[in-house]
Amino acid sequence: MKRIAGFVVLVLMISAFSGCISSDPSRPDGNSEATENRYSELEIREYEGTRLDPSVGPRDNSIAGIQHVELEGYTLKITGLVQEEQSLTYEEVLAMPAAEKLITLHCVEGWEATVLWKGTSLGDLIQLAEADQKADTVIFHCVDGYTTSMSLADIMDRNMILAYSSNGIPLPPALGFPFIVVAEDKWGYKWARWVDAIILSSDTEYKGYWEERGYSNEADLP
Ligand SMILES: Nc1nc2c(c(=O)[nH]1)N[C@H]1C(S)=C(S)[C@@H](COP(=O)(O)O)O[C@H]1N2
Ligand SMILES: [Mo]
Repeated sequence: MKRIAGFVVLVLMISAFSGCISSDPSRPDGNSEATENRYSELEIREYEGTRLDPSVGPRDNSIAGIQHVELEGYTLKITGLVQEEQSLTYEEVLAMPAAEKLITLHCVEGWEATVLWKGTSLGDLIQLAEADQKADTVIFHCVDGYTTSMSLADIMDRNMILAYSSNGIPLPPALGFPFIVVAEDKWGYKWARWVDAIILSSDTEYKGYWEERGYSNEADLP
């Protein structure tokens, strides 16, 4: 009897201890098991020594919920102040030269996600349409009606990309399938998801959804 009791105590001690090491307080949600469960099967979890966050998080603050975009009938428009308006299929965008970037998305609400993004240079996309001399602002339009804008100069200077892949998998709906703007060094509300149009403009004062509600139009991270 004594032996069984000792064994039970030992098992309890081991499970308590392994409980301690499996929860990692350095994770954003302080719970590595929940974090691990959010990774998709084929998703990579580490890149050049940096731990990546899952492509799908526990939160969603989208203005109209997660959008599920069907590729049939979908095109990405590049329009506005351009010489050659474009209407590109998903495959056409993926056929262009690709770039990879490890960038952290910071939301004003306090959470962040470090993800390995892969996509097409926004500069290359805009070049296809040949922006007018007057164009200095780029407005992103999304299927949920969300919009946001950035200066053409910031997009070019930072070599920003339009991503279609996160952590080595196709971009999940929650992250903006088919395309998300990887607005590096800018707050999360500049990271337009489910983008269906890139509009060249000369309206430097244009205000998107959150900008109209008081958030900074520059949105540069501190
Ligand atoms: N189309 C669209 N894109 C969007 C949003 C949105 O509501 N609709 N929300 C923005 C905000 S505020 C952030 S922080 C990021 C990530 O949003 P999430 O918190 O819903 O994951 O997407 C951005 N892009
Ligand atoms: Mo956000």
